[in-house]
Amino acid sequence: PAPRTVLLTGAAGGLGTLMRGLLPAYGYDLRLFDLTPVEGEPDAVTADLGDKDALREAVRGVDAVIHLAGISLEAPFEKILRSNIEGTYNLYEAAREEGVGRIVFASSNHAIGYTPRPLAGDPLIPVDTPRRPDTFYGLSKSFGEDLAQLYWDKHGMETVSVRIGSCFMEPTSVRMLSVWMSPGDGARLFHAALTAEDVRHTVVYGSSDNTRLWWDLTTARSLGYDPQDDSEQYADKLIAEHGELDPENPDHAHLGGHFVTNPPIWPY
Ligand code: NAI
Ligand code: 15L
Repeated sequence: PAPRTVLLTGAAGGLGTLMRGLLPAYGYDLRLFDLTPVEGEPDAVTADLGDKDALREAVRGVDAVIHLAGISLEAPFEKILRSNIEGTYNLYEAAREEGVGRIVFASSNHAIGYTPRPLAGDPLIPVDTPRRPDTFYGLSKSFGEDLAQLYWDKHGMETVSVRIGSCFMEPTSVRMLSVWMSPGDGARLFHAALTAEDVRHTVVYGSSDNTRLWWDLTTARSLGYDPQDDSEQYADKLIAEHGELDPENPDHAHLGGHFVTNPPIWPY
């Protein structure tokens, strides 16, 4: 049966807030979890991913988890270790102990951030491209994907690892014309990842059907994802403002953009 009760970790964050707004229309009953209280949601669980008891209670009885909680930018290794590496392990262990069969993991393009971005005429980047994290943050997403594979192979727990590009209301840079995922497409993709059959551990890219796409959405589409948006409507304005990407500029030469040279540091 299709999952109905879904735990959304990271529910207070940017993406969590967008998904809290959009996913209930697909019929999900969301349970919310975050270190930060979720505004207007008194039933949300306010706890750290380090709190194993709270996690175990939060996953009890859910059909699936969308795991967004964690540090979402570069940070000192110790902080990444605690929230993203140990935190994701704690979540998987709690899910295993409670018999939750499916996790949708918010991976990131920064797990492969050092991959040269394709230039005109180059093939799109496939999902099985070697991982090349661009930060400790990207390294933690690479770990999460390996953890997901281990829990499939050893415990039969399924994961869709979504290497999200940039999911915000609108693209705000020329790079985002290639990697943007509209919130609506984000919800479509999470819904597909929750409902597709026999996903085992599947890695997909998370973006809209952008004209300037850098990576291959075939695997995402194989889950039933049918993106409806394209960032191209924002191209003229963004290019007039910032100019085209310069392949000689290291910030523009890789999938990870400026994370390879000058990553934005968490917290701001
Ligand atoms: P965000 O930083 O706005 O939200 C993350 C949330 O996780 C925050 O509400 C924070 O309180 C919570 N959190 C952090 N550490 C925690 C801990 N130890 N225990 C419990 N909660 C904790 O980030 P955003 O943009 O909403 O991203 C959500 C997820 O998606 C993150 O895992 C991020 O790495 C991933 N992602 C997001 C992208 C985007 O475009 N928004 C792109 C690629 C990946
Ligand atoms: C990410 O992984 C970050 O969480 C998000 O804030 C954006 O910076 C995004 O990648 C991106 O690459 O634009």
